[in-house]
Amino acid sequence: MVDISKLLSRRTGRMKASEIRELLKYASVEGVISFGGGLPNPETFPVKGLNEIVSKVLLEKGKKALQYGTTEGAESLREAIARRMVEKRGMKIDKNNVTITSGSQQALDLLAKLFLEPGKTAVVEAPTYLAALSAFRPYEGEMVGISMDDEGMDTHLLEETMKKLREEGRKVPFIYTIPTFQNPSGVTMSLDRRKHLLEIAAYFDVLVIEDDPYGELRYAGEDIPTLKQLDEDGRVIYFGTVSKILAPGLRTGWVVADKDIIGKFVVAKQATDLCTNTLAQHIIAEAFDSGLVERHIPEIKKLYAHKRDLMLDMLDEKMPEGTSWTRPEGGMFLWVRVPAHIDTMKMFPKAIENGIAYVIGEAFYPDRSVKNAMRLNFTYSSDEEIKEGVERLAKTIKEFL
Ligand code: PMP
Ligand code: G9A
Repeated sequence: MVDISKLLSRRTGRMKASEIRELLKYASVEGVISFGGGLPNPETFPVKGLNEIVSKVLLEKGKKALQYGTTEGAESLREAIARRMVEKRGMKIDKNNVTITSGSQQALDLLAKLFLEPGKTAVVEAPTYLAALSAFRPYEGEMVGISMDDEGMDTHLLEETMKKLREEGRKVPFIYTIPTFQNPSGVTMSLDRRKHLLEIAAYFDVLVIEDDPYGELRYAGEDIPTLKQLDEDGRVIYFGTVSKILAPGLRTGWVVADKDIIGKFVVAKQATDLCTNTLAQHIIAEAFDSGLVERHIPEIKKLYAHKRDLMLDMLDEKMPEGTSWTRPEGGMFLWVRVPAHIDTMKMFPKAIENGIAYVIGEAFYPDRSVKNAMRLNFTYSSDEEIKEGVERLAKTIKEFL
Protein backbone atom coordinates (compact mmCIF):
# COMPACT_ATOMS: atom_id res chain seq x y z
CA MET A 1 0.00 0.00 0.00
CA VAL A 2 1.23 3.50 -0.76
CA ASP A 3 2.05 5.64 2.27
CA ILE A 4 0.27 8.80 1.21
CA SER A 5 1.20 10.75 4.32
CA LYS A 6 4.37 12.02 2.63
CA LEU A 7 2.50 12.85 -0.56
CA LEU A 8 -0.46 14.80 0.79
CA SER A 9 -0.57 18.58 0.47
CA ARG A 10 0.04 20.78 3.49
CA ARG A 11 -3.56 21.94 3.50
CA THR A 12 -4.87 18.44 4.20
CA GLY A 13 -3.31 18.78 7.64
CA ARG A 14 -5.96 21.38 8.36
CA MET A 15 -8.87 19.33 7.05
CA LYS A 16 -11.04 17.70 9.62
CA ALA A 17 -14.08 15.43 9.33
CA SER A 18 -17.25 17.31 10.23
CA GLU A 19 -18.40 16.48 13.73
CA ILE A 20 -21.97 16.86 12.54
CA ARG A 21 -21.47 14.32 9.76
CA GLU A 22 -19.80 12.00 12.27
CA LEU A 23 -22.74 12.50 14.62
CA LEU A 24 -25.23 11.84 11.86
CA LYS A 25 -24.11 8.24 12.18
CA TYR A 26 -25.74 8.14 15.61
CA ALA A 27 -29.01 9.19 14.07
CA SER A 28 -29.21 5.73 12.57
CA VAL A 29 -28.05 3.78 15.61
CA GLU A 30 -30.91 1.68 16.90
CA GLY A 31 -32.47 3.25 19.98
CA VAL A 32 -30.59 6.56 19.90
CA ILE A 33 -32.67 9.71 19.44
CA SER A 34 -30.59 12.32 17.65
CA PHE A 35 -30.99 16.06 18.13
CA GLY A 36 -27.60 16.27 16.45
CA GLY A 37 -27.84 16.53 12.67
CA GLY A 38 -29.27 19.70 11.18
CA LEU A 39 -31.72 17.79 9.06
CA PRO A 40 -35.01 19.10 7.73
CA ASN A 41 -37.94 16.83 8.47
CA PRO A 42 -38.47 14.58 5.43
CA GLU A 43 -42.23 14.96 5.97
CA THR A 44 -41.76 18.46 4.54
CA PHE A 45 -40.36 17.32 1.20
CA PRO A 46 -43.07 17.96 -1.43
CA VAL A 47 -42.49 14.61 -3.11
CA LYS A 48 -45.71 14.57 -5.11
CA GLY A 49 -45.42 18.13 -6.37
CA LEU A 50 -41.80 17.58 -7.32
CA ASN A 51 -42.66 14.34 -9.09
CA GLU A 52 -44.99 16.25 -11.41
CA ILE A 53 -42.41 18.94 -11.96
CA VAL A 54 -39.66 16.45 -12.76
CA SER A 55 -41.78 14.83 -15.51
CA LYS A 56 -42.78 18.20 -16.86
CA VAL A 57 -39.18 19.45 -16.99
CA LEU A 58 -37.95 16.26 -18.65
CA LEU A 59 -40.75 16.20 -21.21
CA GLU A 60 -40.70 19.90 -22.04
CA LYS A 61 -37.03 20.79 -21.77
CA GLY A 62 -35.18 17.51 -21.33
CA LYS A 63 -32.50 18.34 -23.87
CA LYS A 64 -31.59 21.54 -22.09
CA ALA A 65 -32.07 20.23 -18.58
CA LEU A 66 -29.74 17.27 -19.15
CA GLN A 67 -26.99 19.26 -20.88
CA TYR A 68 -24.09 21.15 -19.24
CA GLY A 69 -25.19 24.64 -18.28
CA THR A 70 -23.43 27.95 -17.75
CA THR A 71 -21.41 28.32 -14.56
CA GLU A 72 -23.59 31.28 -13.55
CA GLY A 73 -26.60 28.98 -13.52
CA ALA A 74 -29.82 28.48 -15.48
CA GLU A 75 -31.27 31.81 -16.58
CA SER A 76 -34.78 30.82 -15.47
CA LEU A 77 -33.58 29.97 -11.96
CA ARG A 78 -31.47 33.12 -11.58
CA GLU A 79 -34.53 35.15 -12.58
CA ALA A 80 -36.82 33.31 -10.18
CA ILE A 81 -34.34 33.75 -7.32
CA ALA A 82 -33.73 37.42 -8.07
CA ARG A 83 -37.52 37.99 -7.95
CA ARG A 84 -37.81 36.12 -4.70
CA MET A 85 -34.92 37.98 -3.08
CA VAL A 86 -36.54 41.30 -4.04
CA GLU A 87 -39.97 40.27 -2.75
CA LYS A 88 -39.05 38.26 0.34
CA ARG A 89 -35.65 39.54 1.42
CA GLY A 90 -35.98 43.21 0.49
CA MET A 91 -33.08 43.40 -1.93
CA LYS A 92 -32.58 45.82 -4.80
CA ILE A 93 -30.99 43.42 -7.28
CA ASP A 94 -31.58 41.61 -10.57
CA LYS A 95 -30.52 38.28 -12.04
CA ASN A 96 -27.06 39.63 -12.89
CA ASN A 97 -26.41 39.84 -9.15
CA VAL A 98 -27.19 36.13 -8.72
CA THR A 99 -25.11 33.04 -9.33
CA ILE A 100 -26.14 29.49 -8.57
CA THR A 101 -23.99 27.21 -6.40
CA SER A 102 -24.06 23.54 -5.45
CA GLY A 103 -25.61 24.32 -2.07
CA SER A 104 -24.45 27.24 0.04
CA GLN A 105 -21.78 24.90 1.34
CA GLN A 106 -20.06 25.38 -2.02
CA ALA A 107 -20.45 29.14 -1.69
CA LEU A 108 -18.58 28.94 1.63
CA ASP A 109 -15.74 27.02 0.00
CA LEU A 110 -15.57 29.46 -2.94
CA LEU A 111 -15.61 32.39 -0.54
CA ALA A 112 -12.59 31.02 1.29
CA LYS A 113 -10.85 30.19 -1.97
CA LEU A 114 -11.32 33.79 -3.10
CA PHE A 115 -10.51 35.67 0.09
CA LEU A 116 -8.47 33.57 2.51
CA GLU A 117 -4.75 32.71 2.50
CA PRO A 118 -1.93 32.65 5.02
CA GLY A 119 -1.81 36.04 6.71
CA LYS A 120 -5.54 36.74 6.36
CA THR A 121 -8.04 36.51 9.20
CA ALA A 122 -11.73 35.73 8.83
CA VAL A 123 -13.94 37.19 11.54
CA VAL A 124 -16.82 34.90 12.50
CA GLU A 125 -19.48 34.62 15.17
CA ALA A 126 -18.69 32.48 18.19
CA PRO A 127 -20.42 30.07 18.03
CA THR A 128 -20.77 29.76 14.25
CA TYR A 129 -21.76 27.21 11.61
CA LEU A 130 -19.39 24.31 12.08
CA ALA A 131 -19.04 23.49 8.38
CA ALA A 132 -18.13 27.10 7.60
CA LEU A 133 -15.12 26.60 9.87
CA SER A 134 -14.38 23.38 7.94
CA ALA A 135 -14.68 25.24 4.64
CA PHE A 136 -12.41 28.10 5.74
CA ARG A 137 -9.68 26.10 7.48
CA PRO A 138 -7.91 24.49 4.47
CA TYR A 139 -7.29 27.89 2.90
CA GLU A 140 -4.79 28.54 5.66
CA GLY A 141 -6.07 31.83 6.96
CA GLU A 142 -6.87 32.36 10.61
CA MET A 143 -10.24 32.73 12.30
CA VAL A 144 -11.28 34.98 15.12
CA GLY A 145 -14.64 34.53 16.86
CA ILE A 146 -16.84 37.31 18.23
CA SER A 147 -19.10 36.25 21.07
CA MET A 148 -22.86 36.55 20.89
CA ASP A 149 -25.76 37.38 23.18
CA ASP A 150 -29.54 37.49 22.72
CA GLU A 151 -29.19 40.20 20.06
CA GLY A 152 -26.64 38.32 17.98
CA MET A 153 -22.98 39.14 17.42
CA ASP A 154 -21.63 41.60 20.02
CA THR A 155 -20.77 44.43 17.62
CA HIS A 156 -18.95 46.47 20.29
CA LEU A 157 -16.61 43.58 20.75
CA LEU A 158 -16.41 43.33 16.97
CA GLU A 159 -15.31 46.94 16.75
CA GLU A 160 -12.64 46.46 19.40
CA THR A 161 -11.43 43.27 17.77
CA MET A 162 -11.21 44.88 14.33
CA LYS A 163 -9.14 47.70 15.82
CA LYS A 164 -6.85 45.25 17.55
CA LEU A 165 -6.40 43.16 14.42
CA ARG A 166 -5.53 46.27 12.46
CA GLU A 167 -2.99 47.34 15.09
CA GLU A 168 -1.42 43.90 14.89
CA GLY A 169 -1.20 44.28 11.11
CA ARG A 170 -3.60 41.39 10.47
CA LYS A 171 -5.66 41.69 7.29
CA VAL A 172 -9.38 40.91 7.49
CA PRO A 173 -11.17 40.31 4.16
CA PHE A 174 -14.61 39.53 5.57
CA ILE A 175 -16.92 39.18 8.56
CA TYR A 176 -19.06 36.05 8.32
CA THR A 177 -22.47 36.08 10.00
CA ILE A 178 -25.70 34.05 10.05
CA PRO A 179 -27.84 36.91 11.33
CA THR A 180 -31.25 35.26 11.21
CA PHE A 181 -32.10 32.17 13.30
CA GLN A 182 -28.44 31.38 13.55
CA ASN A 183 -26.96 27.94 13.28
CA PRO A 184 -26.16 26.84 15.97
CA SER A 185 -27.68 29.26 18.51
CA GLY A 186 -31.09 30.06 16.99
CA VAL A 187 -30.44 33.75 17.81
CA THR A 188 -31.41 36.62 15.46
CA MET A 189 -29.32 39.77 15.19
CA SER A 190 -31.26 42.91 16.15
CA LEU A 191 -31.73 45.76 13.67
CA ASP A 192 -29.42 48.07 15.65
CA ARG A 193 -26.69 45.48 15.63
CA ARG A 194 -27.17 44.94 11.89
CA LYS A 195 -26.69 48.64 11.26
CA HIS A 196 -23.73 48.79 13.59
CA LEU A 197 -22.12 45.79 11.89
CA LEU A 198 -22.45 47.48 8.49
CA GLU A 199 -20.96 50.71 9.85
CA ILE A 200 -17.99 48.83 11.25
CA ALA A 201 -17.53 46.94 7.98
CA ALA A 202 -17.60 50.22 6.06
CA TYR A 203 -15.14 51.87 8.44
CA PHE A 204 -12.65 49.01 8.16
CA ASP A 205 -13.53 48.48 4.49
CA VAL A 206 -14.22 44.75 4.67
CA LEU A 207 -16.91 42.51 3.18
CA VAL A 208 -19.85 41.14 5.15
CA ILE A 209 -21.05 37.62 4.38
CA GLU A 210 -24.71 37.09 5.22
CA ASP A 211 -25.47 33.35 5.28
CA ASP A 212 -29.25 33.02 5.33
CA PRO A 213 -30.54 29.45 4.96
CA TYR A 214 -33.28 29.87 7.59
CA GLY A 215 -34.55 33.43 7.06
CA GLU A 216 -37.88 32.37 5.55
CA LEU A 217 -38.64 30.00 8.41
CA ARG A 218 -40.03 32.44 10.98
CA TYR A 219 -42.57 31.14 13.54
CA ALA A 220 -42.91 34.20 15.78
CA GLY A 221 -42.06 37.89 15.86
CA GLU A 222 -41.52 40.33 13.01
CA ASP A 223 -39.16 40.13 10.05
CA ILE A 224 -35.98 42.18 10.37
CA PRO A 225 -34.37 43.58 7.20
CA THR A 226 -31.58 41.45 5.79
CA LEU A 227 -28.08 42.88 5.81
CA LYS A 228 -28.23 42.78 2.02
CA GLN A 229 -31.32 44.99 2.16
CA LEU A 230 -29.47 47.48 4.39
CA ASP A 231 -26.32 47.32 2.26
CA GLU A 232 -25.65 50.63 0.53
CA ASP A 233 -22.25 50.10 -1.00
CA GLY A 234 -22.20 46.54 -2.31
CA ARG A 235 -20.35 45.28 0.75
CA VAL A 236 -22.66 42.40 1.58
CA ILE A 237 -22.41 39.00 -0.09
CA TYR A 238 -25.57 37.01 0.58
CA PHE A 239 -25.90 33.19 0.49
CA GLY A 240 -29.26 31.46 0.06
CA THR A 241 -30.28 27.83 -0.44
CA VAL A 242 -33.27 25.63 -1.22
CA SER A 243 -32.14 23.10 1.39
CA LYS A 244 -34.52 24.26 4.12
CA ILE A 245 -37.44 25.53 2.03
CA LEU A 246 -37.60 22.71 -0.51
CA ALA A 247 -35.06 19.86 -0.17
CA PRO A 248 -31.34 19.59 0.61
CA GLY A 249 -30.96 16.65 -1.77
CA LEU A 250 -31.31 19.09 -4.67
CA ARG A 251 -27.92 20.55 -3.57
CA THR A 252 -28.65 24.01 -4.89
CA GLY A 253 -27.96 27.41 -3.41
CA TRP A 254 -27.13 30.90 -4.62
CA VAL A 255 -24.93 33.91 -4.06
CA VAL A 256 -26.24 37.49 -4.33
CA ALA A 257 -23.61 40.22 -4.70
CA ASP A 258 -22.34 43.04 -6.83
CA LYS A 259 -21.60 41.96 -10.40
CA ASP A 260 -17.82 42.05 -10.11
CA ILE A 261 -17.95 39.87 -6.99
CA ILE A 262 -20.30 37.48 -8.78
CA GLY A 263 -17.74 37.30 -11.59
CA LYS A 264 -15.08 36.13 -9.14
CA PHE A 265 -17.34 33.46 -7.68
CA VAL A 266 -18.12 32.23 -11.21
CA VAL A 267 -14.46 31.84 -12.16
CA ALA A 268 -13.70 30.07 -8.87
CA LYS A 269 -16.68 27.78 -9.38
CA GLN A 270 -15.71 26.86 -12.96
CA ALA A 271 -12.74 24.91 -11.66
CA THR A 272 -14.72 23.02 -9.04
CA ASP A 273 -17.78 21.73 -10.88
CA LEU A 274 -18.26 23.63 -14.19
CA CYS A 275 -21.89 24.11 -13.30
CA THR A 276 -24.45 23.12 -10.67
CA ASN A 277 -26.65 20.11 -11.50
CA THR A 278 -28.67 21.41 -14.46
CA LEU A 279 -31.65 19.13 -13.97
CA ALA A 280 -31.99 20.22 -10.35
CA GLN A 281 -31.83 23.86 -11.40
CA HIS A 282 -34.65 23.49 -13.93
CA ILE A 283 -36.74 21.61 -11.41
CA ILE A 284 -36.24 24.31 -8.80
CA ALA A 285 -37.00 27.12 -11.28
CA GLU A 286 -40.30 25.40 -12.04
CA ALA A 287 -40.96 24.84 -8.32
CA PHE A 288 -40.61 28.60 -7.77
CA ASP A 289 -42.49 29.68 -10.91
CA SER A 290 -45.42 27.29 -10.43
CA GLY A 291 -45.98 28.49 -6.85
CA LEU A 292 -45.08 25.12 -5.31
CA VAL A 293 -42.46 26.67 -3.00
CA GLU A 294 -44.78 29.49 -2.04
CA ARG A 295 -47.64 27.11 -1.16
CA HIS A 296 -45.28 24.80 0.60
CA ILE A 297 -43.39 27.08 3.00
CA PRO A 298 -46.40 27.72 5.30
CA GLU A 299 -46.68 23.96 5.81
CA ILE A 300 -43.03 23.67 6.79
CA LYS A 301 -43.43 26.59 9.18
CA LYS A 302 -46.51 25.07 10.76
CA LEU A 303 -44.76 21.78 11.45
CA TYR A 304 -41.55 23.37 12.74
CA ALA A 305 -43.34 25.94 14.90
CA HIS A 306 -45.14 23.05 16.59
CA LYS A 307 -41.89 21.14 17.10
CA ARG A 308 -40.11 24.18 18.45
CA ASP A 309 -42.93 24.78 20.96
CA LEU A 310 -42.93 21.16 21.98
CA MET A 311 -39.18 21.11 22.59
CA LEU A 312 -39.32 24.38 24.54
CA ASP A 313 -42.20 23.10 26.69
CA MET A 314 -40.33 19.91 27.39
CA LEU A 315 -37.14 21.77 28.29
CA ASP A 316 -39.11 24.08 30.62
CA GLU A 317 -40.57 21.05 32.29
CA LYS A 318 -37.62 18.67 32.50
CA MET A 319 -34.31 20.46 32.54
CA PRO A 320 -32.43 20.71 35.84
CA GLU A 321 -31.54 23.89 37.70
CA GLY A 322 -28.52 25.71 36.27
CA THR A 323 -29.28 25.02 32.62
CA SER A 324 -30.59 27.60 30.16
CA TRP A 325 -31.47 27.72 26.47
CA THR A 326 -32.39 30.08 23.66
CA ARG A 327 -35.99 30.55 22.44
CA PRO A 328 -35.54 30.97 18.68
CA GLU A 329 -38.22 32.73 16.63
CA GLY A 330 -37.43 30.54 13.63
CA GLY A 331 -34.96 28.18 12.02
CA MET A 332 -34.06 24.69 13.18
CA PHE A 333 -31.86 24.90 16.27
CA LEU A 334 -31.67 25.94 19.84
CA TRP A 335 -28.66 26.29 22.09
CA VAL A 336 -28.44 24.85 25.56
CA ARG A 337 -26.00 25.94 28.25
CA VAL A 338 -25.24 23.65 31.15
CA PRO A 339 -23.38 24.50 34.38
CA ALA A 340 -19.81 25.66 33.75
CA HIS A 341 -18.16 22.56 35.15
CA ILE A 342 -19.93 20.23 32.71
CA ASP A 343 -18.01 19.47 29.53
CA THR A 344 -20.58 18.30 26.99
CA MET A 345 -17.91 16.36 25.13
CA LYS A 346 -17.12 14.35 28.26
CA MET A 347 -20.83 13.90 28.86
CA PHE A 348 -21.43 12.63 25.33
CA PRO A 349 -20.72 8.90 25.92
CA LYS A 350 -23.17 8.98 28.83
CA ALA A 351 -25.75 10.64 26.57
CA ILE A 352 -25.34 7.91 23.96
CA GLU A 353 -25.64 5.30 26.68
CA ASN A 354 -28.93 6.97 27.63
CA GLY A 355 -30.00 7.00 23.97
CA ILE A 356 -29.70 10.69 23.13
CA ALA A 357 -27.31 12.58 20.78
CA TYR A 358 -26.57 16.29 20.41
CA VAL A 359 -23.75 18.33 18.91
CA ILE A 360 -21.12 19.39 21.43
CA GLY A 361 -20.92 23.17 21.76
CA GLU A 362 -17.15 23.49 21.40
CA ALA A 363 -17.30 22.27 17.79
CA PHE A 364 -18.88 25.60 16.82
CA TYR A 365 -16.05 27.76 18.20
CA PRO A 366 -12.96 28.44 16.12
CA ASP A 367 -10.85 28.11 19.29
CA ARG A 368 -13.09 25.41 20.86
CA SER A 369 -13.16 27.53 24.00
CA VAL A 370 -16.70 26.90 25.25
CA LYS A 371 -17.22 23.43 26.69
CA ASN A 372 -20.52 23.71 28.56
CA ALA A 373 -22.99 24.04 25.69
CA MET A 374 -24.74 21.96 23.07
CA ARG A 375 -26.87 22.43 19.95
CA LEU A 376 -30.25 20.78 19.67
CA ASN A 377 -32.14 20.38 16.41
CA PHE A 378 -35.91 20.45 16.81
CA THR A 379 -37.07 19.81 13.23
CA TYR A 380 -36.07 16.26 12.46
CA SER A 381 -37.37 14.17 15.33
CA SER A 382 -40.95 12.97 15.70
CA ASP A 383 -43.04 14.46 18.53
CA GLU A 384 -42.59 11.28 20.54
CA GLU A 385 -38.85 11.44 20.06
CA ILE A 386 -38.74 15.09 21.11
CA LYS A 387 -40.58 14.26 24.34
CA GLU A 388 -38.53 11.17 25.10
CA GLY A 389 -35.28 12.79 23.90
CA VAL A 390 -35.56 15.81 26.21
CA GLU A 391 -36.28 13.48 29.14
CA ARG A 392 -33.19 11.45 28.32
CA LEU A 393 -31.12 14.61 27.98
CA ALA A 394 -32.33 16.01 31.29
CA LYS A 395 -31.62 12.67 32.97
CA THR A 396 -28.11 12.61 31.48
CA ILE A 397 -27.33 16.11 32.76
CA LYS A 398 -28.71 15.30 36.22
CA GLU A 399 -26.61 12.13 36.38
CA PHE A 400 -23.58 14.09 35.30
CA LEU A 401 -24.06 17.02 37.69
N1 PMP B 1 -24.81 27.67 6.05
C1 PMP B 1 -25.49 27.38 7.16
C2 PMP B 1 -25.53 28.39 8.27
C3 PMP B 1 -26.14 26.15 7.29
O1 PMP B 1 -26.79 25.88 8.43
C4 PMP B 1 -26.09 25.23 6.23
C5 PMP B 1 -26.80 23.91 6.28
N2 PMP B 1 -26.89 23.26 7.47
C6 PMP B 1 -25.37 25.59 5.09
C7 PMP B 1 -24.74 26.81 5.02
C8 PMP B 1 -25.21 24.67 3.92
O2 PMP B 1 -26.40 24.55 3.25
P1 PMP B 1 -26.58 23.85 1.86
O3 PMP B 1 -27.45 22.68 2.13
O4 PMP B 1 -27.21 24.86 0.99
O5 PMP B 1 -25.22 23.46 1.33
O1 G9A C 1 -23.86 17.96 7.30
C1 G9A C 1 -25.05 18.08 6.99
O2 G9A C 1 -25.71 17.14 6.58
C2 G9A C 1 -25.71 19.43 7.07
C3 G9A C 1 -25.97 19.76 8.45
C4 G9A C 1 -25.75 20.97 8.93
C5 G9A C 1 -25.86 21.20 10.37
O3 G9A C 1 -26.18 20.26 11.10
O4 G9A C 1 -25.59 22.32 10.78
